Amino acid sequence: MKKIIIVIFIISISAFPLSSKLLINEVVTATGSDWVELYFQSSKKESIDISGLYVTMYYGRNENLAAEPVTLYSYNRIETSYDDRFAVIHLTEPRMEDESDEKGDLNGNGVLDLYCNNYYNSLWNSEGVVAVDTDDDPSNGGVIDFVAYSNRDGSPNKSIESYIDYAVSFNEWTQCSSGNPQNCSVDTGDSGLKEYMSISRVSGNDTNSMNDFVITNFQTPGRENIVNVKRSRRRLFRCLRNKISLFPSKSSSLSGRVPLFVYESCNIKFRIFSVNGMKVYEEPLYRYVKPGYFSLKWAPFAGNSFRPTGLYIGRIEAVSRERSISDSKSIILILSRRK
Ligand SMILES: [Ca+2]
Ligand SMILES: [Ca+2]
Ligand SMILES: [Ca+2]
Ligand SMILES: [Ca+2]
Repeated sequence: MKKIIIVIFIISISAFPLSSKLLINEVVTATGSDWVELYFQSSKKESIDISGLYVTMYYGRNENLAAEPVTLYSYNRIETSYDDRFAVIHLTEPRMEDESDEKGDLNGNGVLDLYCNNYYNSLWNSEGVVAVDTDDDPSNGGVIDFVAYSNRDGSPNKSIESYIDYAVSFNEWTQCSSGNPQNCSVDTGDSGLKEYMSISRVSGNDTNSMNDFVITNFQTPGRENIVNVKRSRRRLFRCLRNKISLFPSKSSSLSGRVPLFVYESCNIKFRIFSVNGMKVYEEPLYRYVKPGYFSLKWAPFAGNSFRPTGLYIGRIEAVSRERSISDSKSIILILSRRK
């Protein structure tokens, strides 16, 4: 009887995978500098050092993520300015410095960025794979997560096909009953992704198949994916905050951020007026802003642009020439010397 109970116990452990998992959460393949977003998912509070791992398409030479420890957490910690659950791996920017645990958010963009000197042409926009692996070898296991994508042109690349076969053999991807692995890869459309698109995981799903992912028009590096957006057809953007208070601070760059969500590519003008209608500030035109999260900047306490405290009106105007529509919104900005 005791033996049976032990056997049942072992079976039930192996039937339920460990609750924590490092996942490939988002992939872009059509930019000048392709990137992959990792996400550490766990039902309990824990952390993982990812610096020794590879984010790789296996093709060509690829390197591990960082020389110094880089820790992801299963929760967002308040002591960091970025969301600790995510890291963004820039695959072909070797000259940039990794934002390791010691260095922090060096470029101040609110995202944990790592930079690799990987195969210079990654990621192909026609078809490919992305793996998180303990090394750069597809044949020896160690795969932590995997995704395959394809334009489904009917003639799979032999190298890519072999990487998929290995991932299938390690149960990290699904065997394709049709015999053509393209039919079980995330479908990126005839001409692949557009520059502003991404392959995005839907919530924390991981069934090791194309069903875990969708193609979206919104890139969200270092943040939750956006896979479904409700909006009216004539809106170009949305203000994420309608009232923003700004305080001078020695620790910050003295600038305020006005966060937006942009629905489709457009030009954006940002001007600031006093309450009696005088223009006090104007940003140069932001041209061809990509869909997704975007921040306007204002540095009211810096240098010559120092402004008296009080209430100001921020006016945001967006134009899409392609669709011949414009959109605008006003927000309230409160400047104060004291918190
Ligand atoms: Ca950063
Ligand atoms: Ca391996
Ligand atoms: Ca997986
Ligand atoms: Ca994301």
